Amino acid sequence: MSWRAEIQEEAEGADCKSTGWKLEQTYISSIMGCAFAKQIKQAPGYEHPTILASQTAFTVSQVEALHELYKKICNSINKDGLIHKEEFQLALFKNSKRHNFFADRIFNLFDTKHNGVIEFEEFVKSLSIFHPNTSQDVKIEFAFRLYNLRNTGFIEGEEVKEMVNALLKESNLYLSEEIVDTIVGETFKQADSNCDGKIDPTEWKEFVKKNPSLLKNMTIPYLIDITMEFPSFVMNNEVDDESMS
Ligand SMILES: [Ca+2]
Ligand SMILES: [Ca+2]
Ligand SMILES: [Ca+2]
Repeated sequence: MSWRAEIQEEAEGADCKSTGWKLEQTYISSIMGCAFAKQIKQAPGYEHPTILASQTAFTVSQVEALHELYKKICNSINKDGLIHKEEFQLALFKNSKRHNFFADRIFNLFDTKHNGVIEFEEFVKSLSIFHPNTSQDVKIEFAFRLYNLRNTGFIEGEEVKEMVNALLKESNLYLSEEIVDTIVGETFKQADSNCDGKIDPTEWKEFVKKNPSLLKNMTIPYLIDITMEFPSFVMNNEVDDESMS
């Protein structure tokens, strides 16, 4: 009798109690398997690299590299597996308390589920917009949302003014209100083709096509070359808040 047949015979001859025990063991190990899978699944908003690669401009190994970067950012202050605003600021400026108008805007746009934190899925999908291979239309649409500060569906004069002022402040430049108004007025003269005092998505698209430099910041060239080395190249995890206080 082969060893296989022997085992089979033994199994068939086993009483109900032992079969029950075996079933229970299978049940327990499958539950444990689920629990373990959950552990591997990590933080909420974690999506498998294969799925994210199919939905974005990144390859599977690039998504894996982004996950390394994500883990560094999300565990830099409160180690909860999610990126909070101060962690985002720390990653961008090497300082968790420094923020600026555009970083705040970008954070809010990355947080597509509007729960105050950036999950891994949001992180990868949002960064993908900045990928060189992502279509101009996707970038134009993102830029529209970036400038549509009050979420009215239109870019309005006040919003353009607020952005120009923020840009000047960031660059430590001073321009009189008169000049700022002129800049805003010129922008509208070009962009607001139906002259209703606001820029709608179609007008925005036309305007950007005539002024492609507006999309310059919508592409991060080195996203195309992400490798496992990439995270350490862009990240600096040192908390240097003391230097600010
Ligand atoms: Ca965190
Ligand atoms: Ca979120
Ligand atoms: Ca208009």
